[in-house]
Amino acid sequence: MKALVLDLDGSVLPLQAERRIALQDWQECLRFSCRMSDLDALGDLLAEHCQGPVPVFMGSGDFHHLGIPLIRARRTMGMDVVVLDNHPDNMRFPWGVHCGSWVAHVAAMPEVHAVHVVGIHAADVRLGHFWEQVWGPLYQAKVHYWTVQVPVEYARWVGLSKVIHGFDTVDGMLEALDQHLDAQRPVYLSVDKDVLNVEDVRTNWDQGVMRQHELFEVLDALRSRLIGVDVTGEVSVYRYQNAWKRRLSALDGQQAHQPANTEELQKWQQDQQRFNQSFLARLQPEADSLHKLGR
Ligand SMILES: [Mn+2]
Repeated sequence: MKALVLDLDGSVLPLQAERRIALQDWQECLRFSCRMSDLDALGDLLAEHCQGPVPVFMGSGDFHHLGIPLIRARRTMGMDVVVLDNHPDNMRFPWGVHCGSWVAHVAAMPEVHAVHVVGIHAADVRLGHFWEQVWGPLYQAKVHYWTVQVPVEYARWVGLSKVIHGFDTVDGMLEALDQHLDAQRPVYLSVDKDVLNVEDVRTNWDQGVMRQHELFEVLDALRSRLIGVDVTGEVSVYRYQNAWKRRLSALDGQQAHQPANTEELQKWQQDQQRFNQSFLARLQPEADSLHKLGR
């Protein structure tokens, strides 16, 4: 099965077997944030390309909200959505949809049993940022946070100890997640590579502590019930024409995570390319062994 590359920012280097859709004209409109009607329009455009569980690469994590139309296209009653991400992506954002606020929209889909955001290490889930979260889906247990090495003891005092889970190690977190998930439910998996340790890949966001082999273990555990997969977290540099978006992304501290120069950008993208190839091989082990046999 060929991967589908939504080429919005030129960051996804060629994959072994891919189909690529040129979407550079959409970058200014969609990157970082957009209106829900823009995502609807993109969903219409992609409808014919998104049949079956084809893995979709969307570029920088600044496009993570594009998961909304992709998940909508694969809606299955009772599905779980597993999001690997260093951030909860469930923040309040009153001006449309944004790459850190898309999870609440997915949790609102009647077909979705729950969204599990796994691998959160960022400060966003600390007590001081609790007011920034969308509370409704947390209190309805439609969204769970699986955090690692962040103080989340406050969850008990706000009545959310069943949905804000805290762990000392990634291993402990993944084991508890495995026990929690119902193996009968179909799963849509959305991977933002900012969940990974900077030793493995570099993204243009602050990153978490999960290692590549741990991420691949998640893939192994879910593979047989996956109904869709998307991947973000490539690295690309972009200057918004829109001053408002420029300001909002600066407020999120994005400048701190840019490559120093073009050589560094290329190196980071090549490391990402290696990760993507290994990810695809792990996702479709049969296809990979056939490929090696020369078929
Ligand atoms: Mn994300």
